[in-house]
Amino acid sequence: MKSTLAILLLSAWPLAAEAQTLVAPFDTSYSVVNLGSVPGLPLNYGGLVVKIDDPSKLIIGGAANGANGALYTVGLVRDAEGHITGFNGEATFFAAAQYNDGGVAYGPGNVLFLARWPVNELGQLRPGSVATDRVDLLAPFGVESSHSSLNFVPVGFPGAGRMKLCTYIGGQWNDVSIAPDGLGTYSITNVTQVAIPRLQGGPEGFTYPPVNSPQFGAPSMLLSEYAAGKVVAYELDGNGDPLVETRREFISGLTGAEGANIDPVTGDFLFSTFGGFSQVVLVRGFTRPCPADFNGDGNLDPDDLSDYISCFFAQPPCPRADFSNDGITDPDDLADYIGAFFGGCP
Ligand SMILES: [Ca+2]
Ligand SMILES: [Ca+2]
Ligand SMILES: [Ca+2]
Repeated sequence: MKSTLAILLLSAWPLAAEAQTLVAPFDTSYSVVNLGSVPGLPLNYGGLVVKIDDPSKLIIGGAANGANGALYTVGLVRDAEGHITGFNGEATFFAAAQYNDGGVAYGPGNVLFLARWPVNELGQLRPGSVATDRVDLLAPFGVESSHSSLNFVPVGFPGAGRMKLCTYIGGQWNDVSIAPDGLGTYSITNVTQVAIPRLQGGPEGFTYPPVNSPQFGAPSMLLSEYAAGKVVAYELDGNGDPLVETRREFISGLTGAEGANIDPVTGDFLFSTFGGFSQVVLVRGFTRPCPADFNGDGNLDPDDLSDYISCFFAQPPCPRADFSNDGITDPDDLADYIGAFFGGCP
């Protein structure tokens, strides 16, 4: 009996450990940090996004896919370089968000847009709202049941500003046009099913890693594949849509990959997992969106300049004093940093 129990425990161990693996060649440039479960957040986890006006907080879906679904906020612990290292305190209720799923993303006017699964609806929350303000049925626009995620193509990418939306079972990819409805939210004016082969693996949250990140030679997106237990990368065409023939595995060995977004402070990739091991996972190694924001607090101010100068003149200089990343710390780095500081953030 004892040996049978031991075998059962051993065979269960890899699942409990959630053995996520960075796939080559990404393993040479990136590292995975499992932040664990969010204290007090009801299972299952939905999508997630760093709060746009307060990068010390994460917004994340709880009780995802159900009628009691809601968005919660939880404090983020960041290290001296701004990287998220853990959670501060318990999750607290942020807003009612029934049926929330893998897509939670800011759109124009800092409105939060929400994928609602399995009801195939799009939700919207105005800044400051504690409930979903507007809900649109998507079937009338030709969106197959059911919509699982959405995002907006960021500045600097082909198709910047466009809204994209995908479905879970069929992997249908759509381009969405919206217009202000006069109430602080947006009407859907058109949805176009993009004529590409379907996305595989049960697509969920997707996001756009900073351009010029290592191993990403072209503007790309990262997509959580729930059914496949993977995160994959696709290069983008001129409209910001994925080129299916460029699919590369980024992470494998996941259980229920769900939400996906980029930390605007550090460029780190954040994703959630749905199910018994509901967790938040972070991947480091992407290009920082604003390298001049040296202390990674989301603001560019004289503290950053003084922090860089302290780093540069420390004996020995701290590693990030090599601002040009050429392996040598010299006065060119100081000049480059000062140039970046006065150049501002993108
Ligand atoms: Ca989902
Ligand atoms: Ca700063
Ligand atoms: Ca250098």
